Amino acid sequence: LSQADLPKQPKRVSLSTGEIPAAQRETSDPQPGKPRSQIQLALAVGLACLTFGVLGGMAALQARLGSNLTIVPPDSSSVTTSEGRPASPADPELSPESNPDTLLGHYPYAEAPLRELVPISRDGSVQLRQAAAEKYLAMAAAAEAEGIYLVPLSGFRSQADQEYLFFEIKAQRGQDASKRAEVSAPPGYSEHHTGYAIDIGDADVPAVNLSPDFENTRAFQWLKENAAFYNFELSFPKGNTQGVSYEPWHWRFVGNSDSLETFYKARSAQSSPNP
Ligand code: DAL
Ligand code: ZN
Repeated sequence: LSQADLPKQPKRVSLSTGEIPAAQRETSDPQPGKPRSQIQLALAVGLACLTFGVLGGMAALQARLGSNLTIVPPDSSSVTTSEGRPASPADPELSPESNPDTLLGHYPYAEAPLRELVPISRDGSVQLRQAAAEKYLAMAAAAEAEGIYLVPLSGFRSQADQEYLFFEIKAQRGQDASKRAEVSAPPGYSEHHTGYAIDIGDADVPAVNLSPDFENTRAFQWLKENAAFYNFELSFPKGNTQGVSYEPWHWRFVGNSDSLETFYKARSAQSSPNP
């Protein structure tokens, strides 16, 4: 960008005379050919009209304001949201238990379109959706500049992947569905389907991969302080309302409208309540 690219004068935006063409703004000079007294008379009549108009307008305005200044007692019918809509039980975020769309505390998610996935690991096996992939790689590079090596462990997962992880591992461990759901989402309900969620490890401490002890690594401490600058947030903090175990390694991207809607619309009622 050079000086020549900049506009020479700032563009004027005016809501008063600036919008009126100059030829129509010449009102102060008497028009040639008319006697001075006639002009003075016309001016006096005009001034009187203007005064009455202004006074009348002020009276009307005062009457309107006055009628609106009635104090309304704060009962439930007068409570409004910040957008001015009346508050209703549907407005607050529904808890996972009362949200009819959740399953064992997990919200439903559609699979990302495969064409939108981009590899973020050396062997290409870990993939995220384009916008999240770009920010993840930038975040990993920034961490690396400080001597911290983030490792992408798991990104996009299909429903079939999640089917294996939920049912096969549940059977191997002899767990019931509720127990399994504390650490794994049922197929169709994993943030990993979206292509916006990623499990991250610390290259220096692989032993704590996918373990709560990951929180003691330098990688986690770095992520806690810096992930938000790349629009990543922790999905399952300690004591989360979903009842999912603490997962310090699992981060989701909330950095564009699609990802924001994906995660936050899932948290409100999606089906209309029964009458
Ligand atoms: N571990 C998280 C809850 C998942 O399976 O998506
Ligand atoms: Zn995960």
